[in-house]
Amino acid sequence: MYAQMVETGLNKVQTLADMGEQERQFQARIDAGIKIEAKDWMPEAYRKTLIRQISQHAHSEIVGQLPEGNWVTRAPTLKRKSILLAKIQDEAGHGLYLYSAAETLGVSRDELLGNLHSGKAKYSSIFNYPTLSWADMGAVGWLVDGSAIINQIPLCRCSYGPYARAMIRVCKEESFHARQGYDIMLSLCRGTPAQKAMAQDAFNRWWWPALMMFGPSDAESVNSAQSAQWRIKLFSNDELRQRMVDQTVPQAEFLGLTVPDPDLKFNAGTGHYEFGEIDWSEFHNVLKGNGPCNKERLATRVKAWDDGAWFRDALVAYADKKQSRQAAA
Ligand code: BYC
Repeated sequence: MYAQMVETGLNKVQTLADMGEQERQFQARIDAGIKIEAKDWMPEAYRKTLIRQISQHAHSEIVGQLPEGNWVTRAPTLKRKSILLAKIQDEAGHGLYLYSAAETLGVSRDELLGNLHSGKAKYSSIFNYPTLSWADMGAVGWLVDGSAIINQIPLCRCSYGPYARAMIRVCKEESFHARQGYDIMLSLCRGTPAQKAMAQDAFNRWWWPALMMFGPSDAESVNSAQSAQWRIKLFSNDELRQRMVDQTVPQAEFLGLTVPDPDLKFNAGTGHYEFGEIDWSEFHNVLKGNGPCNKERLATRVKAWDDGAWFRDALVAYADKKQSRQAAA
């Protein structure tokens, strides 16, 4: 992908000739598949890119709890409720591993959260859509966590050690999440006609936003070429999106659901599904803060942070007291 991008001049990356000696050695380590660790020298732009991506990823995990949290009290059975609770709790854990990975790059968690709360930092577009019915818990697990796995499996092999290692456990848990989502869809699709219609409705609403999760097309992606050179990205946005479509369409067929895309067709020559045009204006609108739930999501996170102030203060007071007791002893 990297070679292809340089060739077509989509976005320029530094060639070895443009680099100083230290940077050349850094690139050589990356090209040799050696992981970069927190204390290693790294170009400032590499550090910044990682802080941007890892913190956005962490914010996505935390904000990603909200659409599902909406259904905890209304899950149809005790079993479904406990599974949903466990999944939401896992997402909090993913956020924590990721904030920790970002902190190894010399940025504080308070600063990262400040950027989220002020609206400066991005989080995944997908979490700005509402969860209107129980079937949405199925569609989110199946399509959103399913897409997350496709995007994140390659990240287990990315060049930055702390990020790559955090991703291993995240991917294992995401795989349980995707299965539980598919299991909800399967139950609904084997249920009454009304339940099946509910599953189809959720599928209709989540399909296109799930495809947008992978980011802009390769032609529009501003960060891809440089991230590929640094092996932060091993596959392009479009490659991963295609993988998602190829994997998901047969699963939809098994459920007896119709993919909401009249242009979808299998190309026997390439072995891939061709799909219709994505509405990129919708994606950009969500990124600008104008999606159906952007304001609500941010307000909920800010309120949770403010409501937790007394607890953080108590932790600091306890730590201070303990420290002065130890100093006095
Ligand atoms: N939403 O040049 P590009 C989860 C931004 S968590 C919002 O291709 P890049 C889950 C992009 O940041 C899901 N913004 O960028 C959690 C860039 O803007 P900036 C999150 C998006 O970084 C709980 C601009 O568009 N997963 O799955 O090379 C429950 C141009 O894009 C989006 C991760 O974060 C988007 N969808 O590639 C269930 C994975 N797409 O920053 C599930 C790690 C693009 O220059 N992240 N943008 O202002 C990545 O793999 C990459 O950052 C992306 C974007 C593929 C997302």
